[in-house]
Amino acid sequence: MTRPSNAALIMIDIQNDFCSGGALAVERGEEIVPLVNELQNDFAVKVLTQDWHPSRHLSFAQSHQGKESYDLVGMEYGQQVLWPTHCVQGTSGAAFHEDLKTDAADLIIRKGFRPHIDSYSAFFENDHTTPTGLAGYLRERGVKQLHMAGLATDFCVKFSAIDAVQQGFEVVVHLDACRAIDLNGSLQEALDEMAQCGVKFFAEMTTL
Ligand code: VGL
Ligand code: ZN
Repeated sequence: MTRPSNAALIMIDIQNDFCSGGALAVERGEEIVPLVNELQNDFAVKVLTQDWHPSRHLSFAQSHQGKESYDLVGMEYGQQVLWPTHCVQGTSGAAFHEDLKTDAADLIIRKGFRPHIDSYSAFFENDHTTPTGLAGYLRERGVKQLHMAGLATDFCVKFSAIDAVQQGFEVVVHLDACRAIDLNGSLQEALDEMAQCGVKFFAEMTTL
């Protein structure tokens, strides 16, 4: 199905560290790759995002003495989950999954590169004020509708989708082309929050 020229596909963090064997593996993360490759054929505008952290990023448990992965800490901008070290700039973990088609993408937007602030959303850092520039790029290209796929449903996809709605875009999350971390029920919470914000879903939950 070819989509209208004002629709863009946003492919979120389909990187080795979020796939099986990766540092922050999302269960069955790599399963989405063939579907995402297929989806690309339908869209005139294609954007990849890439989680891209410096080696001692403040979102890493390793950067906090006495803390472990998945502990919560207070940051200047609010609560932050501490993650295993992942997607370090230039490492193979930060590279896109080798089967993901990347040549046809118009833009690769990197996020999480500021040492003291995490960035789940493709639009804003976790302080919800520092923009990545993606909204401006999409507006200048006349994009109105965003279709999202990628990893992880309950973190980067969720925050990207909600920010996008708030930025005035119509948003469809392709659940069959997403996989979740699901930390303490975070997947269901994310689905509820996205629905409440006006995010639309493609594919039923039951197909996951
Ligand atoms: C992500 C946790 C930390 C994601 C990125 O892509 O969902 N999650 N960094
Ligand atoms: Zn990250």
